[in-house]
Amino acid sequence: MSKKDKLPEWAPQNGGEGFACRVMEGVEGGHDGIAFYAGTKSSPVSANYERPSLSVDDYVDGTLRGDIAMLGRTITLVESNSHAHMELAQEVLGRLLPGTGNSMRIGITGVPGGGKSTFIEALGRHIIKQGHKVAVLAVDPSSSITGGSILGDKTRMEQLSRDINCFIRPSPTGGTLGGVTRKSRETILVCEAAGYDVILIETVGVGQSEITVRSMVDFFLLLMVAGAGDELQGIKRGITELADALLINKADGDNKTFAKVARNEYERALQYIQPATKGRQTHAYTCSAVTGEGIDKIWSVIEDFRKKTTESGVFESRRRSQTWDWVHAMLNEHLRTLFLKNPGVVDVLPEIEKAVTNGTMPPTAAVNKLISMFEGKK
Ligand SMILES: Nc1nc2c(ncn2[C@@H]2O[C@H](COP(=O)(O)OP(=O)(O)OP(=O)(O)O)[C@@H](O)[C@H]2O)c(=O)[nH]1
Ligand SMILES: [Mg+2]
Repeated sequence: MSKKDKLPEWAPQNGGEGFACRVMEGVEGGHDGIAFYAGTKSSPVSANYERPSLSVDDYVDGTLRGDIAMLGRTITLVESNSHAHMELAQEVLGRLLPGTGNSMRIGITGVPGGGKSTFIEALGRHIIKQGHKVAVLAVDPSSSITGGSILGDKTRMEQLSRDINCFIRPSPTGGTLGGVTRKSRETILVCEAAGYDVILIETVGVGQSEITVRSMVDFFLLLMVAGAGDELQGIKRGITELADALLINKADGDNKTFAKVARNEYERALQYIQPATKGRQTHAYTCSAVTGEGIDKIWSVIEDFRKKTTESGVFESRRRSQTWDWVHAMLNEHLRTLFLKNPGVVDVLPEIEKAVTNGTMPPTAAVNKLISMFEGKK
């Protein structure tokens, strides 16, 4: 059976009628991500079916209307690596910009299997009950090979993914972390323009991606489990310093007592750690994503955080500096690419690498030589 005949498991198997699944596939398929299988009754699925290309107005109006399918298409447009799409995407983003920013951006990290997805399901449902619209995104640079992990998580977010007020998007396939970062940041903006006022971003608890997610959210939550060896060794101090709250999950059944003990230990340790947000002491809490105990408490902590940081001006100033840092990060990446593609640099790079690694050229001399090649000097 060809790929075009076989619909993904989650795609509507009835030609798109009542297409309500809000877990959107990544850039696979057409550039808009909504490929062959997204037909409707009046426009049935066909191997030859081609979606008409959309104008800037179509993308902007559809997104602002909160149309789920159009939201998915706009995100896929901003995720595209093609030059033509990038120009169109920037025009669309420029038009959407006035409708962005009005949300609480929350990052969630933690050890693999710690319960992040289950927690997002529980928190998301709690928040929606309070009248919010929730977008769930994932940042996982490693999934550029496997194609995104959050789809596999659908079982953990089963009820949430069916909720009309929730939109779930897997990690973009972006190659480099820089690529994933740009796409995720722009996706946040698109979701905000579509009326989602709480953005939950799950990231894997290893490596560089925490720092990246910290740089795009207002509130950063570190989810942990008790009993995973020495409580204070379990997680790197650096990550603890990025967090606005530590949450010990799986505080249920026999584990409840351990979770409380762990919470107290972390609480003591936090006294000695520089808070992630100016003027806010970081605290530790417990919850169970399965029973729901403690979910309301952590949401009230987040709401209080927003209120207080808005009053003090920290909320706004962090957003402003995040945006400017983003410009710098993109510039860095751009310049680096330009540099490494420069023919003069490409010519001498292997011999310079050899000279540095075998100890015949000092690193500073190597850099000076490379820069002069880049500048066209010999
Ligand atoms: N008892 C208990 N089990 C939980 C709780 N939260 C999650 N789990 C279980 O822990 C396992 C992992 O949960 P996930 O939500 O997939 O964890 P994750 O952190 O998203 O995992 P990765 O995305 O793979 O890093 C699942 O079997 C969950 O059912 C909880 O509060 N209590
Ligand atoms: Mg997960």
